[in-house]
Amino acid sequence: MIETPLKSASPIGVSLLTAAALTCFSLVGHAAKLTATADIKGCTDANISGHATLTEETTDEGIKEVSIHLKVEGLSDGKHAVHIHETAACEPCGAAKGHHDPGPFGQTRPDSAGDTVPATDINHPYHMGDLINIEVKNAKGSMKHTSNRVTLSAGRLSLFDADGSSFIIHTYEDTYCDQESDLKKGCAGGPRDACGIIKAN
Ligand SMILES: [Cu+2]
Repeated sequence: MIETPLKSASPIGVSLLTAAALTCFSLVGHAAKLTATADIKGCTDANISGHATLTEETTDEGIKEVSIHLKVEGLSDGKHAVHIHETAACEPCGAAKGHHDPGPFGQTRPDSAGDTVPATDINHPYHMGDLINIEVKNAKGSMKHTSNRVTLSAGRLSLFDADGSSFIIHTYEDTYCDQESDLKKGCAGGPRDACGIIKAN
């Protein structure tokens, strides 16, 4: 193959090549983008509602990142824990089970609100589905977060495993408790206020 130095190519040739390369890149980027959504509903309070969008993109290094944008109305003002829980079920909200954490190490219930003795769970706040608090003011809250701990595409971290996944928004804030001495009841948000099953677009 004969190599042609770039500077000897005509300006039109260069711009055509550049346009072709950009078109090719954007098509590849577009094809790689997966999206999902979740409609958020109150567990018992019908005034709570919201919506989440999830977008997976692949970095130049091949790492999958999922950007999450969540908006909710009707929650009490203040911070509320948000996690992706391990099952696509919201009726009742407890059916979403523990935090999405495909393992092999996971205990998925750090605050064990219904138990007399808190569970031992030093994975928290590093379960694959652990996100950040949403802050609510005047009953409106919005949260953006990007995670490389979950994927929409198939694989070990996928939210679309055999039984799917759901968002849970809790009554209290997540204190990001991560030591056995920190794992007090409610440290990961306590009771469940809202839930939304994650559905692929
Ligand atoms: Cu949770």
